[in-house]
Amino acid sequence: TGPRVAIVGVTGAVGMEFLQILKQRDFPYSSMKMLASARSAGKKVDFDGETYTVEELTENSFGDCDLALFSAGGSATKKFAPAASDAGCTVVDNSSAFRMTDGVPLVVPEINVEAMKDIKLGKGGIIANPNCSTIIALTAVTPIHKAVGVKRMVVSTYQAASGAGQAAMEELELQTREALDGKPITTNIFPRQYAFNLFSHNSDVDVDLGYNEEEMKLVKETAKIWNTKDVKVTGTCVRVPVMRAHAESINLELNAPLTVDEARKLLENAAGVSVIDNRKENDFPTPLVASYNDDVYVGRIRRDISRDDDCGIDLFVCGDQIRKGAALNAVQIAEALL
Ligand code: 11C
Repeated sequence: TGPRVAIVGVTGAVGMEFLQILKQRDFPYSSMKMLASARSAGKKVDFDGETYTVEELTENSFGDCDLALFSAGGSATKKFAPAASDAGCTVVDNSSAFRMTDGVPLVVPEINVEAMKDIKLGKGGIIANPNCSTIIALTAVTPIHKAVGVKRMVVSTYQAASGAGQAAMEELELQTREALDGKPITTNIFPRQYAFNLFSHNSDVDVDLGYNEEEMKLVKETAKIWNTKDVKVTGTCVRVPVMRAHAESINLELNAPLTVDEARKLLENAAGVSVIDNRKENDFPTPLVASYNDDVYVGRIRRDISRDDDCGIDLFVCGDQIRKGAALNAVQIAEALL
C-alpha cells in the first residue's frame, strides 16, 4: 500500500536518482508509472524487481496517480505539472518553473516543512524543490540562522557538471579523455572547454545587473525559504570540472555574536549535516566525499578575521547535487506528504 506514483523525466540523471532513492528508503507505493518525453517513450526502466516501459508524458497521464515526482524541462513542467495537479495528483517539482509562484511552497524539509502544511497527498497541489545551490547552502546555514540570525550572506559556488544534466557529465568525461590524448575538444553542451578549466555559471546573465540566473536563484529562493526580506544575499556561481557534487564558500554576517565552537555545535546537531573540520590534518569536505551521500558536509568553520566583532563566520560546504541538491530533497518532501 501507499500512493500511486508517477516519475516524470525518468530517463534523466535526476529521474534515475529518484528511483534509486525511493528504493533505498523503502518508499511505499501501490503503483508506479514511468513518464518521459516522446523521445524516450518505449525505453525500459528497472525498478524494485520490475521492468517498466516508459510512457509518453501527456496531460492525461495523471488521472490514476496520487503523487508525481517531476524532473522535466521548464516548458514541459509548466504545461504538465498544472495538468497533474488538476487531476488530483500532488506534484513535487524539481524545476525552476513554479519556485517563485505564490501559493507554491518552496521546501527543504529540514528547514521549512511547515510551508507545505496545506497540501494533501492525492488532492493536487505543487510543491517546488529549490535550486541545488540553494538547498546545499541553506541546509548548512539555517541552523546558524535560526540561532542568531543571518544579516548578510556571501556565497561563492564551485558547481559540478551534474547541475547541467547527464549530457554535461558525459561531455566532461569525453573532453578530459580528448585533452589527455591531445585530440580536438568536443564542445556540444558548453561553448568552451570544460575539462581542465572552469567558467562563470552557464545560465543567462542579466546585462544590467551583471548577475547570472543561478546567482539570482540564491538571492530569491533564500528569501522565500526563510520567509524574510531582511537577509541580504550575494553570490558568484562558477562551474568547475567536478562530476556530481557542488562546493560552496559561504561568508556570514550575523545579527549576534557566535563563537566557532558554538557554530560547530549547531552544525554537528543539525539534521542532514555532517561536519568535517580537522585543521591539524587539513581535512575538510570535498566533492568526492559528498558524492553519492545524503548529507551536506561542512568544514573550514572559522571566525571572519576581517571583522572587529564575533558576528562573522566562514564555512566551506559540499553536497551531492543529484541527491540532496535534487532527487533526495524531492523524496524527503514526498515522505513529509505521507
Ligand atoms: C546547476 N543548479 O548546477 C543548476 C541547474 O534551477 O533547477 C539547475 C537549474 C534549476 O547548474
